[in-house]
This record gives sequence, structure tokens and C-alpha cells, in this order.
Amino acid sequence: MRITVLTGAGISAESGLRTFRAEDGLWEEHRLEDVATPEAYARDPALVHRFYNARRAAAAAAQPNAAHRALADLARKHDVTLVTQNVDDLHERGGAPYVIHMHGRLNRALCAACGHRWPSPAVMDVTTACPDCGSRSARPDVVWFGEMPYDLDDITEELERADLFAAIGTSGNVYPAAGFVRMARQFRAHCVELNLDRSAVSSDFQEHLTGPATEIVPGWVA
Ligand code: BJW
Repeated sequence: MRITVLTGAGISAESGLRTFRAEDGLWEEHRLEDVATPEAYARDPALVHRFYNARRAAAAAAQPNAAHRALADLARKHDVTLVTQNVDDLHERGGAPYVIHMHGRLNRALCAACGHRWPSPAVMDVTTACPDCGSRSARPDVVWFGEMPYDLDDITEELERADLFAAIGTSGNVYPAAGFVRMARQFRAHCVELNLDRSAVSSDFQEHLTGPATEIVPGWVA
């Protein structure tokens, strides 16, 4: 059986990382237009760097939880493609052998001038230079609104082949990820949603498991 799993911020919530759209979420404190668009970075790169420096520090201090570890077990035993929208590395630190980071990674830097990618320093600012071309155009290697998510061809291929599609801890508000369930259904996968609450695309799933990820994911995997 081929399984494709999509995860979102909810899977890292119990590791202490804030989600985006909760009442105490990141978008309550920051306007997404100010920190998560290419226009915001062009307008005020120092503010964008401060936002991601704090997120990078929080992610480095966080530990993988039982849900990350359960998915890693599943991936070691079965034919699983793990796709995450998360920019933290908790799946990898929880033991997952391979992870597609469709919205990029906090621990990578991207040169806005030449496209070179390299491991990010813990703190970046407007003076951080690209080791390849020397330009002071280093940005976090994350996918902002209006930018193309990574590895979409590979993800589509996996959705075509999947017998089972699971979405864990994602609100279904951001496309194209929110549309994966419809694609998987079209390709005849059984689709299950694991979430604390209903998402914007809940009605597209055939099965729902409701509760905190650290409880329902290990139970689902077992
Ligand atoms: C728990 C829990 C617990 C909590 N246990 N659960 C239609 C089609 C295509 C595109 C668009 C479209 N309409 C609009 C667009 C454009 C836009 C978009 O989607 N806008 C919407 C606002 C409508 N999309 C884009 O711009 C994307 N690019 C693009 O579309 O390119 C062109 C294209 C077209 C067609 C096909 C292909 C491409 C890029 C989107 C980039 C998003 N970037 C961000 C920031 C990344 C860097 C960073 O981390 O800062 O990604 S925004 C933010 O949202 C982040 C997340 O990955 C993403 C999703 O959030 P997520 O993970 O769902 O978190 P929350 O907070 O929303 O939800 C948490 C969930 O967890 C909730 O459901 C809780 O209940 C649950 N939960 N605790 C279990 N303990």
C-alpha cells in the first residue's frame, strides 16, 4: 500500500511551535503581508529576518513529539511519502528517513540574487552575504505567498500513486496544499484527516480522526 502524508503546523504545536491561524497564532501578532511575501522582504528585509530568526531559534529549541516519531516509524515500515508544509526540522529529528519540505526550511538560506542555497546561520540580517556570489541578498529558504511551492511535480506523482492520503494538523486554507485531498480522491486514494478541529476542506475527506496529534497519530499508525 502506498501512503502519502501531508503535515501542517498542528503536528508541531505540541512541541511548542505556534501555528499560524489559531487565536494565539503567528498571524495574530504579525500581518502575513508584512512578513511572508516577497514584497514584504523587498520593503523591510530587517523585519522579515527578525521574524524568521525568532522562528529558527524556537524550532531549534523544540523537540519532536510522539506524532513526529510515529510517522517516522510508519515511514520506516511502509511505502510512505511524507510531505510537510512546515519549515521546522522536527520530522527529520523524529527519525523520518525522507521529507519533502514544500514550503522550504528554516535552516536553509537562499540567495535572492543568484539562487544559491546553503545551510542558514542561526541569525541572518541584511548584511548576511551569499557564499557563492558575495551578494548581500540572503533570505530564508521558505516559500512565501505568491511563490511556487517546491517539488510539486514529485508530490503530484505521489498523489497519483497513493492508495491512502492523510492530512495531519493543517487548516486547509493555503493552496495548492489544500487541494491535495481532491487530487488524491480523483486518483482514488482513501483520504483521512487527522486534526484537533475541522479544517476548511474537511468535507473532501472520507474519514476523520479528531484530537491532539500526539494522541491520534500514534493510534492511527499502530
Ligand atoms: C492541531 C493541533 C494539534 C492545532 N493536533 N492538530 C487557489 C489555488 C492555488 C493557489 C491559490 C489559490 N487561492 C489562493 C492562492 C494563492 C496562495 C493561497 O493559498 N492563498 C490563501 C490565503 C487563499 N498560495 C500561494 O501563494 C502559494 N503559491 C502558489 O499558489 O503558487 C502558484 C501555484 C498555483 C497553482 C498551483 C501551484 C502553484 C504559496 C503558499 C506559501 C505559504 N507560505 C506559508 C509561510 C511559509 C514559511 C513560514 O513558515 O513562515 O506557509 S503561509 C503558512 O500557511 C505556512 C504554512 O505552511 C501554511 C499552512 O498553514 P497550516 O500548516 O495549515 O497551519 P494553520 O495555522 O493554518 O493550521 C493549523 C492546523 O492545525 C489547524 O487546522 C488546527 O486545528 C490544527 N491543530 N493544534 C492536531 N495539537
